[in-house]
Amino acid sequence: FKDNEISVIYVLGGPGAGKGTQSAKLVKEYGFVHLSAGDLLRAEQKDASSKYGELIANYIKEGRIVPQEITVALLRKAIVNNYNQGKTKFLVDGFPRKMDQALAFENQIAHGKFVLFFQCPEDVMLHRLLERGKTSGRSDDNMETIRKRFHVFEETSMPVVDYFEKQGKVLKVSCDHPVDVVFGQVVAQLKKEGI
Ligand code: UP5
Ligand code: MG
Repeated sequence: FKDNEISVIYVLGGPGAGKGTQSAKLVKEYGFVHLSAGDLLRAEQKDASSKYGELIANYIKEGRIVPQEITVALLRKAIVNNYNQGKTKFLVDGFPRKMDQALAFENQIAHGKFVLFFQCPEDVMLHRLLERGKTSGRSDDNMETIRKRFHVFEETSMPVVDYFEKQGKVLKVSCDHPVDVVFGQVVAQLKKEGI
């Protein structure tokens, strides 16, 4: 895709920072298409015809990043499907969270315009995820996996945020506030960029 054909905003932040929650609000107010890499992987995992089901399940359970080829292909398919229906504005949530993914996506699919980055203290995220874990059924919402997800986020995903920061593309939002207050910051950041 050329830069004028679609626009992509990456939504990053630690596990439980509120990426999905805020993305859903942006869809309502701005008409973005919301593509959560984690949701796409979980759907692929459940698809009996996929040869990657077991691999994805193992990676998610361990909080590790699924090989980028799989995730980039899922995102590409979702973007192309939406584009063919006339949709051009995308929120890519929870991706890229490793440098190889970032480079593959930027080279093969599109250049992200911005990163909406949710900054959140670990104890707040931990509390949210344990709370959600009571009902989410997610194999990674347990103390052991949450710890691993935090570690991977610091070691592997923060370098991606730093990479885009150097390009002046990171819009920061502090997530430790009620949902509507956080959303107010999101709107203000996007407005500043003319969106
Ligand atoms: N909540 C949200 N906002 C709140 C607020 N302001 N105040 C109070 N509560 C708030 O929110 C989490 C919980 O907090 C919810 O209960 C919500 O109500 C509450 P949510 O919006 O779901 O947060 P989010 O940041 O989306 O958390 P999520 O758990 O989805 O984050 P992860 O980044 O860990 O999960 P994701 O689905 O993106 O990835 C899961 C796994 O998939 C990864 O660990 C990895 O194994 C794999 N993966 C890859 O391999 N490659 C990828 O590219 C992407 C994922
Ligand atoms: Mg999410």
